[in-house]
Amino acid sequence: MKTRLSLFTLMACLVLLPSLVFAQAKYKDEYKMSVVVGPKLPWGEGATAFADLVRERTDGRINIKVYTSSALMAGKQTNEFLLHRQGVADFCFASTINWSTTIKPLNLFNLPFFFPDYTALDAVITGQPGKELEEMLQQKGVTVLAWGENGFREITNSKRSIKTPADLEGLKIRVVGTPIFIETMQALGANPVNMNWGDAQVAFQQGVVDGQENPVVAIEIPVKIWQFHKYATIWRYVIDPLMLTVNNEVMASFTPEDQEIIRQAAMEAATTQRGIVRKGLIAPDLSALDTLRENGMEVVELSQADRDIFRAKTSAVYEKWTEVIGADLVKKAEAAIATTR
Ligand code: X2X
Repeated sequence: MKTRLSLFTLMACLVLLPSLVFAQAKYKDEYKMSVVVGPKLPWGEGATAFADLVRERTDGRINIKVYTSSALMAGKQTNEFLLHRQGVADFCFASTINWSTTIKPLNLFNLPFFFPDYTALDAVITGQPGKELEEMLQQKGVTVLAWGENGFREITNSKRSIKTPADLEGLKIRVVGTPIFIETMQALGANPVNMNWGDAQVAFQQGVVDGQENPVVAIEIPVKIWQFHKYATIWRYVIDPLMLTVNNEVMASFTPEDQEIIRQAAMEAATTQRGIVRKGLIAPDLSALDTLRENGMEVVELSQADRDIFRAKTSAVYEKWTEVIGADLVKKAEAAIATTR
């Protein structure tokens, strides 16, 4: 009896094994998702929300593990796109800034003082320019599932209130290792230093730099920037959208039903995340700025006329990078913004 049972088991295994191996080869036990910041920030939470939705709705067939704090790229955030394309990261919730060193047209969002407000940004992303950027990434091996947001990047520092470009003179400002940021800060008279996000947080603590620029709700409030910097200027100098993406080959390995689940989950998670990081930053609800003030910061809000002075100072950067990005794409973005005025 014992022998017959094990013989039966053996035969059953021989019949079933190929299909098991096939199923396993098709879907991995774990898919890796890359995020530059920590798990407790809205950006990290958005990635987790996406992973949870996909796991639930696929009954665990697709198990995405979120690697926060740039863990998949040993801290080097500007390497993220290349690692994603190679499949080191299957999914990303990524900032356009970090990919713009590799994908030059993404510098569209880094053009100094280009996007006046969120309406303008939405028009560009949902319009022709956004579509063209998605197509370009698709051709380079990556599918954009949805757009989230880090936000407009606002400057903070420990030395003085910034109201005009002259106030920036000589201030040591941490920026991401992306050329256009260095050039913009130099054009404004500041002394930019590039640093990865992980090192930057230590640098703020130790006072190695005088200031930094990041979005208020997505980054500055959660990291309690007031511990290091007393002065904030709301100048909206660049916008930082996030893209929720999947490697094309990974996407193609899923059934059409699972692909649909992934698309839907990405839209839901990114839309929620975008809502969270805009809250308190659009008049009349400017409660996020109150949070900075309640924590002892002096907050300056630049008028459009003030911004124009900064914009004029950076016009050479704008012109140079328009060529790098592609004049045609910039023109289409200008046209999309003009429809919102
Ligand atoms: O490094 C930054 O400043 C951050 C976290 O905002 C980005 O990844 C662009």
